[in-house]
Amino acid sequence: MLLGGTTEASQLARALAEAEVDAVFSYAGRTAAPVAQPLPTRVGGFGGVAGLRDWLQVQRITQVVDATHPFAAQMSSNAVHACAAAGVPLLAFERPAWQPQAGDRWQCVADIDGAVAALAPTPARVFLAIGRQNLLSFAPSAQCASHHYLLRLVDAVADLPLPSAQVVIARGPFTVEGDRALLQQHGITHLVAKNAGGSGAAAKLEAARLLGLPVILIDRPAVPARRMAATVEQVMAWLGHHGGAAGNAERGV
Ligand code: 3Y8
Ligand code: NAP
Repeated sequence: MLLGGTTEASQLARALAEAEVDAVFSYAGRTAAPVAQPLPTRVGGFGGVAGLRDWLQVQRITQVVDATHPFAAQMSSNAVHACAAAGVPLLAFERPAWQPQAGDRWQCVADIDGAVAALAPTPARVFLAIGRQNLLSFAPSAQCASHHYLLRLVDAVADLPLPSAQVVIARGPFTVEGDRALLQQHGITHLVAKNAGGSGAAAKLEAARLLGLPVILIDRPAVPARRMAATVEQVMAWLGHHGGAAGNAERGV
């Protein structure tokens, strides 16, 4: 079973389909119309650790690959505990964190609250590229009421908790040219982003570097230790060792 929801998960799904591995792709159901996958797909939570453990046993899953986003910490933690309880091998497929390069003006903070605190009280035009789930943390406090926010969301939302905000609806992957134009068009003075890593959302950081804009970058939350892979090839090799990719496993991934 492949826990998905990232560019890398989609790349792995294509490799699994091409290798005719018996696999199932899993989305949380966070977005209205997630990208279709070349594998049988299930959508929605499992019901915590116990729900996932039971599901793995009923579905006779022989391996789990966690290719969720580094900020999907609850899912990753649940996968560690459920796989241990079910005796199912687990591998995390995670892209490395972004590293600063020459010209970057990054301020790294530990979490969302650290990002709110890092925004100076002087009025700013902020590209808040963290999605929808954490917007409430930026809701009007004394200092942030003076900021104007540009939000990029996957789906439109009815009532935004921010007094001065403009929304762009887009799913990504994004391009440097597109993000640079977006930042210039909206007169952005600051970026706030999660250290997602990977290629799908790195464009905004490169655009910020080209424009000399400061970036408040939120570090990844901690997840329990688990076996890791950084490439599709490493995942396929691991599956092969466990029989999954050879197609001779009872159930597969
Ligand atoms: C539902 C699947 C692909 C996958 C695209 C990647 C790239 C764009 C980085 C910005 C940052 C953000 C957000 C983002 C990234 C990729 C990748 C990645 C950031 C989809 C997807 C699902 C989600 C969930 C969604 C969250 C939101 C976060 C937008 C599909 C498109 C901001 C995270 O409305 C909501 O509730 C949205 C929720 C979790 C963060 C948040 O807290 O709001 N992703 N993103 C997955 C599911 O249901 O299981 O809809 O097709 C996947 C992608 N998101 O097709 O190439 O890194 O792989 N997604 C962040 O990193 O800050 C966008 O705009 O620059
Ligand atoms: P999360 O907070 O770690 O997980 C919350 C709950 O959502 C989980 O306990 C689980 O519910 C369910 N869930 C999460 N991912 C799932 C999946 N792939 N399949 C089935 N259920 C899942 O997760 P999140 O941060 O909201 O992320 C949700 C999805 O969006 C994931 O697929 C992730 O890869 C993708 N995504 C997230 C971000 C981000 O910034 N967080 C960015 C890009 C993509 P139960 O406990 O009921 O099993």
